[in-house]
Amino acid sequence: MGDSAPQVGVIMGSQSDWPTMAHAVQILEQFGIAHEVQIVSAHRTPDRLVAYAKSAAERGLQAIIAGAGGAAHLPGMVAAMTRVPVLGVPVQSAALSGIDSLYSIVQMPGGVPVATFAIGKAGATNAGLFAAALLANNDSDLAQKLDTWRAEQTNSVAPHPVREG
Ligand code: RP5
Repeated sequence: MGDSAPQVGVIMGSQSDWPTMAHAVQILEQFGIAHEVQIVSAHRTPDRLVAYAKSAAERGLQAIIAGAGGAAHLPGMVAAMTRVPVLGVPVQSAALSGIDSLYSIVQMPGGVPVATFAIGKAGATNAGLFAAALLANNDSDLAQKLDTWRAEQTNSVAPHPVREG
């Protein structure tokens, strides 16, 4: 997470969200982006949520990646209280496989945007990459790293499948 002031906040509703949200954090670490990681629950720690959201802009956060599952109100409630862009990650829930999380996060009323990503690992990974892309608009070193990462990903795709079995 480093000593410099965090540029990106990663928050999640519960410890149980960590295995998913770790994929966003891994991307931020890979790109050397200063970040912070906290548990902030819309339902269990509402005062913590208010304090976090209301201080986000003045603390210099440029994006907030918020992951939650089930009745996933965290990203929307944070977005209601800050102009800092909120990237919502629907965590795969046990009961409804994350469809509940997705619908809770994506169906925001007009005027309170949350950028919503895919359910689970892919969504968390892409939220990390999206935050990197946002920051890269004003950071040429980071832009170069992102271009290199994307080129390596492209080069890693084999032209033909390995025929197994
Ligand atoms: C949400 O409820 C959390 O984001 C989590 O995905 C879900 C279940 O939380 P736990 O009961 O595992 O703490 O608030």
